[in-house]
Amino acid sequence: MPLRSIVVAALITLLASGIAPIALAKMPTMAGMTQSRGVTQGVGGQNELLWSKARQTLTASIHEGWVHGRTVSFRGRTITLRIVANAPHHHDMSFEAGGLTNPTISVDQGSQITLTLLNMDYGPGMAHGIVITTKGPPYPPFPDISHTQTLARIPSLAPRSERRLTQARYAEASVRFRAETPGTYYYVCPTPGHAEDFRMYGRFIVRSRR
Ligand SMILES: [Cu+2]
Repeated sequence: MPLRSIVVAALITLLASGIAPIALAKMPTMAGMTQSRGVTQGVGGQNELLWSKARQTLTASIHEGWVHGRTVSFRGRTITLRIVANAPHHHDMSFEAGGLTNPTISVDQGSQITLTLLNMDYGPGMAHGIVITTKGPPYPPFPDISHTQTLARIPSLAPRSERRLTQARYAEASVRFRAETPGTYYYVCPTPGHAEDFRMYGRFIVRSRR
């Protein structure tokens, strides 16, 4: 790991509690939470999942969509898109969908999309979020992508609570948006250093209906 990455990782560790919208260890005591079948629903639509539910999201993310080459395509007016940060057996610091690492994701213009992000990563600084933006790479160490055209945003989610997959609790959040304007966008991790140093991003294509 290059020195700059180590410094960034250390900074992230210091900032982690501030970056992550939820702190898993504190979640059971948060007000307004409900528990059902392995999912603890938090305020702001962020959920804490047991392994049984996290595994369902992981499996769905692998099998949904049509994989061709390095692209996962989704068809239809209503799309459920599940992206996993750091799925097991993939590169560190990456997104997975369709069983691919940082694939190009393609949707139809006008489609209503429910995007879910599940963070399966573990360790200090391993908070991951997602922003779909017109701003392409290269990205600066602290990506300021809030001023560019943003289709959707899920703030960085805390890493899983335990090293063991089956024992851990996982942070997951969803956002709904409509893909109105055709073109090339990028889904990017907003956690400092992740896009720049680890290329934690991929292309997001909105196909024209014509
Ligand atoms: Cu990240």
